Amino acid sequence: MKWLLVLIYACTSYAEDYVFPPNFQFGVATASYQVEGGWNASGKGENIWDVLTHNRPELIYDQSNGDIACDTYNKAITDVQLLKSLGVDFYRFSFSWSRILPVGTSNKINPDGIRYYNELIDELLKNGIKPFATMFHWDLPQPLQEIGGWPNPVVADLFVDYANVLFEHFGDRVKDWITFNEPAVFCGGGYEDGSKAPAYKGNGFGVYLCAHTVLRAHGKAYRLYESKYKASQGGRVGITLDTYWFEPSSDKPEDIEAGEITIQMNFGWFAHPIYSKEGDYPSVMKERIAEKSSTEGFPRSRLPEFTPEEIEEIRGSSDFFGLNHYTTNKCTPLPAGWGIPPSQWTDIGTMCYYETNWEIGASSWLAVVPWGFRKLLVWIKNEYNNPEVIITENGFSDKGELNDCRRINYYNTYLEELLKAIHEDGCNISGYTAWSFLDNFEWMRGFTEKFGVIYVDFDDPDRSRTPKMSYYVYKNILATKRVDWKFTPDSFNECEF
Ligand code: GBH
Repeated sequence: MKWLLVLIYACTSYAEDYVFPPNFQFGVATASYQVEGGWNASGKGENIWDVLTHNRPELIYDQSNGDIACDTYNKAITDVQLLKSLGVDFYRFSFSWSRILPVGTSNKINPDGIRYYNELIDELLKNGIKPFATMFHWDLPQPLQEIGGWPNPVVADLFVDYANVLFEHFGDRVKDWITFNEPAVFCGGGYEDGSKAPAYKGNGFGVYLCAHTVLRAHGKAYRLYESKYKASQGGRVGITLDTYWFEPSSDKPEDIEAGEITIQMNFGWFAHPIYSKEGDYPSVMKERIAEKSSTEGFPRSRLPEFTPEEIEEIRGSSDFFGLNHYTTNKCTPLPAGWGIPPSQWTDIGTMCYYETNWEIGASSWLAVVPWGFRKLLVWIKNEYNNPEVIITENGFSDKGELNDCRRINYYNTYLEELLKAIHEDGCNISGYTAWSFLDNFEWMRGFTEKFGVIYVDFDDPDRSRTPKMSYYVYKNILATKRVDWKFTPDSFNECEF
């Protein structure tokens, strides 16, 4: 009996036994508007989140705003000590465009913005932490919104001017760049469903124009770095895309097709132009929107077209694949007569939902489905020829408890799936980033949903920080390069998993 057990054990691979490869990089992430505060400090201009939260507080669940948030504008130096003790290889933060360029255009640079990020970057490097910088995490300067925001093609050029300022001032020390964070979310939220600033409701039109400008801006910023900075600065530039995993609701062909169409039109929308061999939008997306547009009486497709030069400029314009992933949905075709066309939703033509028995976080959209993470990683490997993937966000929301066992369970299970993707599926994954370093301003949900591994007391004028249990568990993962379900940090009670 004993030998049989040994044999079974030897033949079974356990995710617990896998370790992260020696060069695998770990980090934590934040975004400017969600943590900085200092909304009008020393020359900073207004952005679309300042304006939305001030003018339409009723849209924010707790009527809060990011005026002070975690006050990292004043606490960057002390926060670096919390990063250092956590043991991260890098810190992913984002630049506030209007702190650097108060009116959005590069003719006027705010010296205090340059000073603030110089101090943060220097302090990180002094403590052995690499700055991993996002150029745009949703906080567009308000004056650029007043000329139409991302649907205006000119904003692509203004973004490239801004990127040039960043490369010029910070590129001697920042070697890892992300142009955009989750364009599908800020284009969809900003110009289709109204769930993100500037909170317009659209009809399957502005959302595609926004995405088109963003893809052109990304391609141009990448080519600028390639031709003007790469040789001397030696860094790399990529983009961060997000997606759920979309699982077919059954193995019927129409459900399998529904899952595939959903990922192509939410994620392939940006990934295909950049990472596929052919470039351009996925053909299923071009065909569907052209066909719907025509039946709806439009003289041309609502999805804009790239020129051949643009297709070439954008194709291959990324040195890595930044991926944000949190959750999974099941998908089936949209029943006839559902939804009011034209809309992005009826263009996609599927209906996606959560299984009722899935565990849900404090965010109603965040179901814990670790196996979906692995399926997504394998899908990316097969679809885009196994690119180098860096997980730029992954995390779980609760109400802010310090004994955050549900967050620990989330990280452990998702990291185990990531380890299987590396060791069993051969996915080329080189880094992982926990969202988030700090509890912070969760967009329309205000301060009601907490993602941090560090608790922030928003009632304390000093915004005091207290590491949660997950901070120490993550620290242990970084130190040992493995997931250890039994690890319980000193002075915390053991979790029941
Ligand atoms: C990330 O987006 C963001 O990059 C980050 O700033 C944010 O704090 C973090 O997630 C946590 O939310 O309410 O049903 O309309 C993750 C992708 C896309 C997930 C929008 C939530 C809204 C679903 N998000 N989605 S719903």
